This record gives sequence, structure tokens and C-alpha cells, in this order.
Amino acid sequence: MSQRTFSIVKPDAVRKGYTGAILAEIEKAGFKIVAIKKMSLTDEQAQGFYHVHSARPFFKDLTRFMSSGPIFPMVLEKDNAILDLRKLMGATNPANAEEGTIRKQFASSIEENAIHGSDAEDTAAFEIGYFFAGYELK
Ligand code: YYY
Ligand code: MG
Repeated sequence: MSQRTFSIVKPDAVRKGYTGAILAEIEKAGFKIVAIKKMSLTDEQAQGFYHVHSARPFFKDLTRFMSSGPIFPMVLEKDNAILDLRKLMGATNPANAEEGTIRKQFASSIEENAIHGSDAEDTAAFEIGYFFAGYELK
């Protein structure tokens, strides 16, 4: 069944000029791009987005990194979108990511790992609403 998920091309990948290549992988895998924009987050906005990780030791570095430059947040749609995007992304740490995954190809470390993808239906709904208004999601 058709499903929506939320993704971000992170600041490291945008800085390195990988945005187009990452979007190409996403479209090649059958995702429809429902909405996309370029923007920069304040540290406070990054903290709100990653609030589930607020108690983690890496939280401060993570939110500082996510607000360090432009990102491309987007909403993607296909059958089984949430799980299929996670597979296409590869493991959080690119050292453990499978060959051909986005993180294997474009990430440089566990922090600078090129792409975000929602991990469940409830987090996808929260994350889509954090970045996009209903009228942008037709
Ligand atoms: O969903 P995913 O991005 O694969 O990983 P999460 O466990 O949700 O962590 C979010 C984000 O935090 C991860 O993409 C990089 C960063 N991070 C980190 O810097 N160091 C860790 N040990 C774990 C996660
Ligand atoms: Mg996650």
C-alpha cells in the first residue's frame, strides 16, 4: 500500500554536491517526491526535530551539525516507503552500511551520514508536519 515517509539530504551531502546524486538514487528506487525544499535550520529547530534523542550523548554535536548548513527536507511516497527508504539509506554508521546504499556511497562518518529517513509511521507523521504544511503535500 502506498505510504509516505520523510527524508533529509543532510548538510554534509549538500556541501559536497551530492544532492542530485542522492535524489537520483531515491527516484531510481521508485519513490515519488511529493514535496521538497532547501532551507537551513537554527540549532533550536534541529533540537526540536531530534527531540527523541535529547538525552543521548551525541545530541549536542548532532543538532549543531544539522544546523551547520543548508539541507533538503522532503516527503517521499511509494509502497512500503518507510522500510524501503531505510534499506536504501543503509546503516547509521556508513562503516556498517551495505554496498550500493546511499550511506555507503555518500556518508563519511556516523554523524556526517548524508541522509535522514523516518523509522516508523508515527515518527514519519511528526517529521512531515515539522517541515511541511498540508497545502504543500498535494
Ligand atoms: O535513524 P538514523 O539516522 O539511522 O540513526 P538514529 O539512531 O536515529 O540517530 C540519529 C542521528 O544521530 C544519526 O543519523 C547520526 C547521529 N548519531 C551519532 O552521531 N552518533 C551515534 N552514536 C548515533 C547517532
Ligand atoms: Mg533515526
